[in-house]
Parts: sequence; structure tokens; C-alpha cells
Amino acid sequence: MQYQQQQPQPVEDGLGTSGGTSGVNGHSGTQPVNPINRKKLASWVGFSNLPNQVHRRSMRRGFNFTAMVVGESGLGKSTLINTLFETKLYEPKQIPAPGVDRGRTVQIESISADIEENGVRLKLTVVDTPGFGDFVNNDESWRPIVDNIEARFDAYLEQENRVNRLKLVDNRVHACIYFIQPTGHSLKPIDIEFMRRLHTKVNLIPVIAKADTLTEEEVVLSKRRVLADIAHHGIRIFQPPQYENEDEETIQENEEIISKVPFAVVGSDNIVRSPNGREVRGRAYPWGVIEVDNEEHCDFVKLRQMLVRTHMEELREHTNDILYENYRTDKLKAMGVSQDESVFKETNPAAKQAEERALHEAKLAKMEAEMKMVFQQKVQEKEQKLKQSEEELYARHREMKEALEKQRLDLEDKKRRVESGRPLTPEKGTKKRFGIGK
Ligand SMILES: Nc1nc2c(ncn2[C@@H]2O[C@H](COP(=O)(O)OP(=O)(O)O)[C@@H](O)[C@H]2O)c(=O)[nH]1
Ligand SMILES: [Mg+2]
Repeated sequence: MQYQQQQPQPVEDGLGTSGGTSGVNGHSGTQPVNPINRKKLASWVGFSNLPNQVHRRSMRRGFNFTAMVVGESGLGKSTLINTLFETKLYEPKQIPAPGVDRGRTVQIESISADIEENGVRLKLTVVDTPGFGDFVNNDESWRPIVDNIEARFDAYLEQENRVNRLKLVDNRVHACIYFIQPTGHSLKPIDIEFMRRLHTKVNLIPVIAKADTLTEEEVVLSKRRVLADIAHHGIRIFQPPQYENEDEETIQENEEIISKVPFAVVGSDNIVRSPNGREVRGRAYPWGVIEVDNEEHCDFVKLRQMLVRTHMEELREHTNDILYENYRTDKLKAMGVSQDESVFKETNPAAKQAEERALHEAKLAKMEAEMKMVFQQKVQEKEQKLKQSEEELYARHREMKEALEKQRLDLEDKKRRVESGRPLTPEKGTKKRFGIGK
């Protein structure tokens, strides 16, 4: 199943070493004719045997699957599990006598069985939740179930954190079959509450229980209402994934399964005789026989097909890759462990180059601005200095001019006195005044 989805990508390296997919995994018939030069191997290399190797390893290890059933008492959970795996996992139930204490909370019981079919071993664990919805106050009915699912995640996480992780035991719940009462009406508050609390932790598979108690029209109407309710409350139920590169038959099979959700099921441990004399698993009524394995009568076959024959691996994968992974991330985050996402950032060479160039340009611009500023500052300082010395020069020039003028006046004065015959006695303070500006 798995390897079928992994369509090998053609390699265009022209080295002639790989890229030849035709005939390897049966996809040759769907290969489009294109210019890619598909290399044919000259001899048999042997990697087409990989699926067989994986197959052999899985066979040796066996498979492990855990399913949980939830729903009110008497909706046929135990019967359906027995019908699904054709084993009497559950013995006929001992109904407690009136007045006997039935407990006050939802219990969690798990039963395991090793079953084998054509040499394939499956360790099947069924987790039953007796008491769900059976009390006067069912507000917290979902809680023990969430706790149980989380405890199973925790146990797995604890194993992953061990030094030796070789023998991981996977007890996580891979599917949760939720039984809806066959009332013909929409979901009850307890159904909605349960699904809202659980849909991020487990693959929810809603089923309409005891579909034989509804008429055909009631089943159709019931399904429509349930789906509308689920969509309205934003509840995610398990959706069989669809892959483009699958063959017609698988795609059609998938679509048929999807079209039956929520499965209207009938369970029975008993063999009854049908009107035409065949021995069938079913329920006999005065007016006829309901056959469990007849697709005209109910969706049991489609449910089993999805759970066991076609989607068991998808359920396990989705549990591990999405549900458990989210739980684990939240848990580690809450413990303060964080991940440096930048480490995992995809690098695009062109984008990285552009980013580096922008950084470099910004750096250059900054340097240029700084240089300009320093230059301007220097120029300003120089101008200031020049201006100052100019002023000083002017001042000096003026002083000298004044001093010379004074000297000239004195000399003229002296000359006049000499000419008029007056004695040359310097006036008081002349000398002092004469000295100013020297
Ligand atoms: N009409 C009808 N009765 C069923 C169906 N499945 C189980 N029952 C009966 O419902 C009763 C309760 O079944 P059981 O499997 O013990 O229910 P549980 O409490 O949900 O596990 C038994 O008498 C079954 O025979 C069904 O699909 N249709
Ligand atoms: Mg039961």
C-alpha cells in the first residue's frame, strides 16, 4: 500500500545510473510519453525487490493495531468488535443485577488478542469504555478517555526519550469508533462534546449504531444530519486520504468508503439462515434477516474494509505523524523545550544572494553617510578657523593703521612746532598715548 504512493521521480542527470522506473513497480502503464530520457538498466540490479524486503520485515515483526470503542451501553460496541475481527474478543456480557454498584465513572478496559490470517500476525488491542454516557451527569464523561489517550502518548514519548529506542512498543490508539444512537435525529450534546475534545488526539470514526432499527430513509437522513453537525462544530473526523497516482480501482474503492461515512452498522455474532437457505452472519427478525456482510443491508463491510483492509496503515501513520507529533510538540513546548526553526529554514540560493546584496548595500550607504558627515564637520571647522584668523588679521591691520595715523599726526605736530620755533617738549601723556596699539 505504502510504496504504491511513492511514485519515483524521474532523474535527468544523464548519467545513466538511475531514473529507470518502468517495470519496477508496475507504474509503467501510466507513464506519459515525454521528452525525459528514461534509462533502461542493462541488467537486473535488484532494488525492485525492496517492497518484498519491507514485506518480509513486517511479516517477521507482525502488526500492532489499537482501536477504541466509545458510546453508550447497549449500542453494540462489543458485538461490532467481535463481528469485525471474527473472534469472540468479548464474551456475552454479564448484566449487573439491579441495585448492584456499577461504579460512578467511565472505566477503561483493554483486551488484546493475537490474530493470524494467511501467515500475517496482527496484535489487536481493543479499548472499551464502559459507562460512557450512562450516568445522570455525563458532563465529564470524555475526561477519562482523553486521559487514557494522552497516557498512551506519554508512554510512547517516554520510550522515545530512552537511550535504547530499539524496541518501541506502540500502544497508542490508532482509531476511535464512536457509536451514535440510532435516533434519526442529529447529534446529542454529549456526542458533540466528546468529538470536540477528542478530534485532535485520535482518528475519529463515527458510526450510526444498530442501523437495522432505522428505515432506509431514516439512515440517509440521519447521516446527513450527523455530517452537518460535525461540519458545523468544526470537528475533524478521519478522512481516507486520496492520492492522485493511484489506480482507478483504488480511487473508486476510496470514494465508495468516503461516501458511506458515517457508517450505518449492524453487528452480530450469530449465524442465521437467510430466506434462500444460505448461512449468514446476521440478525433474524420475524419479517426477515439482516445480513451483516451484505452491502445492501448496512455499511459494515465498508467500515471493515477501511479499518482492516485498506486504511489500517493510514490510520497508524496519521496517528504517528500528525496526532502524536502535535501532542509531543505541545508537551515539549510546555516543558520549555523549544526548537530553533531557522535551522530548518529552506534556503533558496537566489533569495539568499539578494538578501546578502541588500545587507551589503545598506552597509556601504551607512559608511558613505558617515564619511560625508566627518568631511562636512572638518570643512566647517576649517572655515571657522579661517574666518577667525581673517578677523584677527583685520583687527591687526586696523590697529596698525591707527597707530601709523597717530604717528603721522604727532610728527606733523612736531614739524609745525619746529617751524614755529617752539621748544620740543612732549606733552603729558603723549608717550603713553603713542604707545597704544603697539
Ligand atoms: N438490533 C441490533 N442489536 C444489536 C446490534 N449489535 C448488538 N446488538 C444487541 O445489543 C445488545 C448490546 O450489545 P453489546 O455489544 O453488548 O453493546 P455494548 O454495551 O455497546 O458493548 C446485545 O443484546 C446485542 O445483541 C445491532 O447492530 N442491531
Ligand atoms: Mg460492551
